Amino acid sequence: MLSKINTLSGYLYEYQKSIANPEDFWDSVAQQFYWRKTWDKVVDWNFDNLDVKWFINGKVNITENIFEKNLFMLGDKPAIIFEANDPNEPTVTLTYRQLYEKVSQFANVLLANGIRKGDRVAIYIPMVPEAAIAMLACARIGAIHSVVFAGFSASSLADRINDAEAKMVITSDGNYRGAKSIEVKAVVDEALETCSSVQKVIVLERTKTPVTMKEGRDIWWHDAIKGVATENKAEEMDSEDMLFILYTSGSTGKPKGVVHTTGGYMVYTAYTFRNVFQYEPQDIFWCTADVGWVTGHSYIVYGPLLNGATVVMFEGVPTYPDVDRFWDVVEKHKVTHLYTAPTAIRALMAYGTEPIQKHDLSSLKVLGSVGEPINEEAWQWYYHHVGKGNCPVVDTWWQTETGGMMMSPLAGITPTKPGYATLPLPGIQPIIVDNEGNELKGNNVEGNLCIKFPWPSMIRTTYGDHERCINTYFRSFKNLYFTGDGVKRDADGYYRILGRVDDVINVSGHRLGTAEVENAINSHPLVLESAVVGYPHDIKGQGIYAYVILDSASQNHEADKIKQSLLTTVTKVIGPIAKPDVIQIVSGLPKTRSGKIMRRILRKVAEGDVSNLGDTSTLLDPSIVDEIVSGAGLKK
Ligand code: 7RM
Repeated sequence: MLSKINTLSGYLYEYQKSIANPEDFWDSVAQQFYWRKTWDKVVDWNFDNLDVKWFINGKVNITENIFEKNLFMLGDKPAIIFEANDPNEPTVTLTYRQLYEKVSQFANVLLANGIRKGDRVAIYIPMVPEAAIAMLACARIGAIHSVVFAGFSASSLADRINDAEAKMVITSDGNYRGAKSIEVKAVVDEALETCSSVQKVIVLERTKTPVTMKEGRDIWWHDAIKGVATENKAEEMDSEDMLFILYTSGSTGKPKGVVHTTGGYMVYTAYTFRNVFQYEPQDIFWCTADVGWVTGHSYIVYGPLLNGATVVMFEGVPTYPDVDRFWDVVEKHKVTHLYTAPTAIRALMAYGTEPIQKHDLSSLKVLGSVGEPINEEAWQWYYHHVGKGNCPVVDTWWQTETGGMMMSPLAGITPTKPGYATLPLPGIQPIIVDNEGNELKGNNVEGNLCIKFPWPSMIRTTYGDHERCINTYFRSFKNLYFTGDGVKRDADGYYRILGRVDDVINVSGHRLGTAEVENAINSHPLVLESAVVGYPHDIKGQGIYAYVILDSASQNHEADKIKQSLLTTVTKVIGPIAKPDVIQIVSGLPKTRSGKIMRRILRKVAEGDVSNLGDTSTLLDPSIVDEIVSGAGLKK
């Protein structure tokens, strides 16, 4: 297990050290891993053309740092405790040795099916241990995994497969989620009609739902592993070789493939896991995220397993078979660390404290929050009712692009404040700038959150389009990484994330681009144009509000039927998570003379607050505002 910070003064000291001399600092953290060959230089960087390298010329395999490094000590320790959707299905526990054997065996399966170092493998699979096994098997042989959240539609999956030119897809027959079961393989089949790069599909049997297997392309997981050796010699990777691609939404266009590389990601996720959560060897860590998101990558799979931790992996949903399921799982597996999203806390809060009182939650030591701003009420409920006032809440701010947690209290060490991610982690140098890029120094300031120095797990590129990566993150403000988030630094120097300042919305902790949702809506044959904004939503954090202009042919249809059919279209193009909560049919949009939509007005209407719409004189047709306001059932 990595060394860790134990006191507040220890944190302050380590932070100072990491800023004063980043190279020495990260050198000493990285020394604690097993490298086939150590690095020649700790870091080289240039934000202008985005060229960042960590642990240069170091040779390493991340899975050797999970398995070989730990096996002697941890062989019989549980690595993954699998809690199925159905609480009556027996728990499956994989020890480090068992996981090692399964990963090695599946690595051999990948090799036998033509996958080599550098090839891309798409993983579209529910929350079962095989998701982690597939990811780690890729890492073992140097293949680049691209996990796609199994809730995305066939067309979203196809886009991701095509962008990465994946050679293989790893999937399952179906997926249990609460009372539903979803036909996953059928989605893959549909996607693959438009993907020519895929040569093989490996299918895990999970729900036994009937599937069609394409001769020569599709293989059952259980057939593929038959008689295959459970040992595999790890591929030697360069520190900067790609580890994975993970697609994420931005303010424009299609989702981007965020690229993370091996050495830096390994060092940073392991370091932050150990320090933020203050994980100790006997602890049971449960992160409720899906492996399809970065939180699942970094804090179900890589960060914890690199520390020899025991993780709970949960297939189901918080409210099945009943609303006390989370608390049932905590009690059953004696979970010490619960890491979840504010949206889940708010959803469970709605059922009161009775479901909690039915369970013994005394195993809990640390509570974590991630994915969106946590409102004070949810924070207090989490702290007092779930943690009984004994468990520090770590509000961890980070992004797909950052690879690991960037700002967070260290559990039990940093004094917390509800709604605040508190202070940057060692090695992280935040800076707040105004819209012109001027630094806002001192405390009591609010502005755009940027980072001015590289950290080991930062984004290296967006797959296949380096320019796009530079333009998205490094062109807004010179020599700074721009996060897209607004932030406030209060009188104590504590940071509070205020939410996105770009056209990205965060629905139940899921990131979506407004343009992405608009494109989906616009693909409907009756739609002329649309504009999508986020608005505050009690449970989801943000809801999706769509303003839609229909074409003239639509007059023969009923509005309700059209709205239904728009929802179906969005589900087909992106997935159910992108379905608008409100659709308002309008005859026009508030556009300026230069054709730009004044989203400020649309946001105000969606919020239901039109008392102060500001200056609308630059609008081409100011009367459209009145129509939209009254159409929303509001009065100015
Ligand atoms: C880990 C993750 C990133 C965006 C980010 C923020 C928001 C995440 C917090 C948060 C306030 C937090 N990756 N966000 N964590 N906002 N407090 N603790 O969520 O790429 O999917 O989303 O999520 O806006 O930019 S992500």
